[in-house]
Amino acid sequence: MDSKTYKMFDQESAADYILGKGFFADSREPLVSREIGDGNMNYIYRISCGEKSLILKQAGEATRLSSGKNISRKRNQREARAMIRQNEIVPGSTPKVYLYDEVMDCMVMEDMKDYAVMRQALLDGGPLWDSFGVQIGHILAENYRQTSDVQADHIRKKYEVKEFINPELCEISERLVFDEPIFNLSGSNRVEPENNAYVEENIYAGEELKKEVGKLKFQFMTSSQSFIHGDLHTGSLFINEEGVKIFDSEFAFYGPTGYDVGNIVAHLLLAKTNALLTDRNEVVDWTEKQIRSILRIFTKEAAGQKRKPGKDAFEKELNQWYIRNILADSAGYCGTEIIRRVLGVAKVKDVQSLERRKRCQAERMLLEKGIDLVINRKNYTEASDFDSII
Ligand code: SR1
Ligand code: MG
Repeated sequence: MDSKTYKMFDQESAADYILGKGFFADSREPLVSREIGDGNMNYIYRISCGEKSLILKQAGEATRLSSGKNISRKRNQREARAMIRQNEIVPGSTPKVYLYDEVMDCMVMEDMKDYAVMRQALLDGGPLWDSFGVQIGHILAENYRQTSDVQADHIRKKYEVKEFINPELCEISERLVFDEPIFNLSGSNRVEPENNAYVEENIYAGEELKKEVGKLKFQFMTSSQSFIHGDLHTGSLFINEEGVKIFDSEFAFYGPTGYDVGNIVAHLLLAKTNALLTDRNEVVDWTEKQIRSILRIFTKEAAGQKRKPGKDAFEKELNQWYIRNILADSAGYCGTEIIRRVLGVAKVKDVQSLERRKRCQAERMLLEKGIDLVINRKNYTEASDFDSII
């Protein structure tokens, strides 16, 4: 394949590309190539050679979700950089990137085939590893500690804000997380008919909610607090007994720390709601426990900054103030994420796979929770404040 001009791969050309780049050079077995992507955005090929395998990810011009919508293919380059940065912050927290190709807008990375995607694992009932919450809480705390102004080198940080600026992908979130769900601008919002009146009254006519979502959007657009993944849901996490790996980092940028914290809590609440309505008590208990662990570990470890001599007491107090605000932001972004995953276009299996009557119930329970979290987010400033919504 001519590798000087961009062309979209198919299964065969993906395998040719991998061979052309020198992967599996010593192997005699034939390559097997399969497109395995089921996300909204990209094309994912697993190329195997006997027991060995790797992943080739390519960004297309259009998203898979809506063919009319083009997003810069450079997102693949940003994603590769974000994964490399994430692995610097917490080694092993994301799959290894072996190669990025700026002509083909693709990258080659470690295949996590022995891991399960978290959302499906939770819908299947497990396996449930108790280390999950502790590990995610630790990664979130390290991202904050190492890349926010509380500890990072302020000059390096500003260059990184510039390096990771991600206009097109942030615009998707600004629209799909903050605008569409509460204004229904494109008319694509959907809930079960029994919930339409509730949505009209409490969301489209919910003046306080709209104002608060607007503030959260403004903060999302203007705060470069720390390096964040930007789309940290259970479909962006691999898990097995060895631990957690974060992937799909194309939305990464320097944004509000609470956006990542709130997103993962939102998706655990979505998983919990599914488990509750399908009488899977083990999963209900597990999700509750993990949310508590994430918030507790994040709060504790994020507060453990190295402080400058002579400014100890001052910096400790300042950081505590900072963390209380991050928790309130987390509650707000948890709320916006829940609302958009129930009402907006990017729906999730946790709700959609339920039978209609239960889906109706789930939508209502979740929307009520989401609205409360957005409007009353200032009441959530400590990990234990979240007990009421868990
Ligand atoms: C067009 S992309 C829709 C959603 O999928 C991604 O994972 C993001 O969550 C985005 O909002
Ligand atoms: Mg994604």
